[in-house]
Amino acid sequence: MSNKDRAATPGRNVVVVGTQWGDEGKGKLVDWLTETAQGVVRFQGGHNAGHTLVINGVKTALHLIPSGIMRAGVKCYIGNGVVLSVGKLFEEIAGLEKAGVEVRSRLRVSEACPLILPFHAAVDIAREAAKVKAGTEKIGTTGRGIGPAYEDKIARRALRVQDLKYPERFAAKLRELLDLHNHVLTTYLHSADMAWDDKIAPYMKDGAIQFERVYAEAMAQAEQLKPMIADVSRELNEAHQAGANLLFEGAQGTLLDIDHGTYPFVTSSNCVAGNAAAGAGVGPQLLHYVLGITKAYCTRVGGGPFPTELDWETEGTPGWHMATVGAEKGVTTGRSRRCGWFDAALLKRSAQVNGLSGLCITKLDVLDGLTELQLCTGYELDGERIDILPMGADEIARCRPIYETIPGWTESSVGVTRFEDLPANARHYLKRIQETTGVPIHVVSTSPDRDHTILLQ
Ligand code: 2SA
Ligand code: MG
Repeated sequence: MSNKDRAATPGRNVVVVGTQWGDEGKGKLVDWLTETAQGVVRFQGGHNAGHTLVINGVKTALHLIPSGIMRAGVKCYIGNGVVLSVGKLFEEIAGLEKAGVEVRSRLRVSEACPLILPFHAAVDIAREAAKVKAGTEKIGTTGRGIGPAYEDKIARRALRVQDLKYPERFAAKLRELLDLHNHVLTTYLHSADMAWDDKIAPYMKDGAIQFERVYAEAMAQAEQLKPMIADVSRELNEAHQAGANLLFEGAQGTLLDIDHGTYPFVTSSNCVAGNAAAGAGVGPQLLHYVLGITKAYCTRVGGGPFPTELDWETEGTPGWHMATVGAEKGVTTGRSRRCGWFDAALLKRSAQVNGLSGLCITKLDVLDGLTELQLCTGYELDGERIDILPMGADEIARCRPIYETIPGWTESSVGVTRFEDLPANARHYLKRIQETTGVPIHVVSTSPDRDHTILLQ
């Protein structure tokens, strides 16, 4: 992306997506790009996301609020494609306010967001436990109720932010939802041989989730939320017409996309760039540039196939190096992330389904000190050689990676801000990534810090 693309071109909008399994460093890049944006929009996912920002050495973790919130004056939008836990939103707002960040006057929440209610997380957790009990592989969800909330949306029975404005309608829909979820939850808990967990216990009476508490809590939250509820679609279109630069901030990653990912080991939303339009309420012609955030190696948290996965637990191995130097722990759940080599065949799939304009390579510095790197250029699948990631978990699990060996580097690349100053072998590695994925590298990140970023023309 040229400087011209990034800065000062009025009405030029950028979509930032993860090209692997999430945790590529999107938060840092969105924050960095926000220097030249007036609005940042979340368009899918919920508080399963975890975006870490480091500004002047201070770490902030965001789950629901767009990363643009760390820049004074930037407007932040939660689009209709996001499933919203109002309780979690206010927890996050409280944390930011404590750190001196003004949120309420800058945050707009779509009236069309489906709500995540307390029973969604309970269903999510109990269903995973039931899978384990039945001996089937669990998805490894974040347990935040994301799947059950999207299920309600698709089944056309969800409570939405808009419903909070009409208490009677809200009450009637909630009663219906509770009938269903009490039934579902009881079934899963029975299969899992599990008791009600601590989080849901306060809502329980006589073996069922009680209407009163869920309702009262939602109504109290509604009062606080009302000033932020907006017609986000209209506001974004008007901002665009007025010349604002908008940034669409993806969460999770392409291989977790409900359609294009390693199904069924995926999240329940479309994480690809195209959903920035549908999930925010703008037309696709407003998405001008798609930046694919790509870790210099691969990580995945949760279950499902991962062709280039390494042993990341044995001290001294390259996988262990990535896990420890890269501090690969989930920002939301604290789970260890699985680590492996860079996969160019996976990136090809990602480039295709997102229409990537350019790549941003992150965490290049984590590879400092590895003597040799492997880069996956294709797979052997059922005796045939293929050069792009196939569809769905079953075929992906049968892929045997084909590697190209690349020399590593011993010099430090931490904090480098000019391409010429990178170790020669690191530059060669980047060149091979560009050649094998077929996507130009436009940005390189050399530490979590906002300022440690290389912009390539
Ligand atoms: P869910 O909870 O239904 O969305 O889980 C389904 C799958 O999606 C994965 N997933 C994620 N993968 C990476 N990062 C995510 N956010 C957090 C982070 C995760 C964390 O930034 O580290 O802290 O554990 C995220 N959110 C969902 C999830 O692991 C399942 O594989
Ligand atoms: Mg993350």
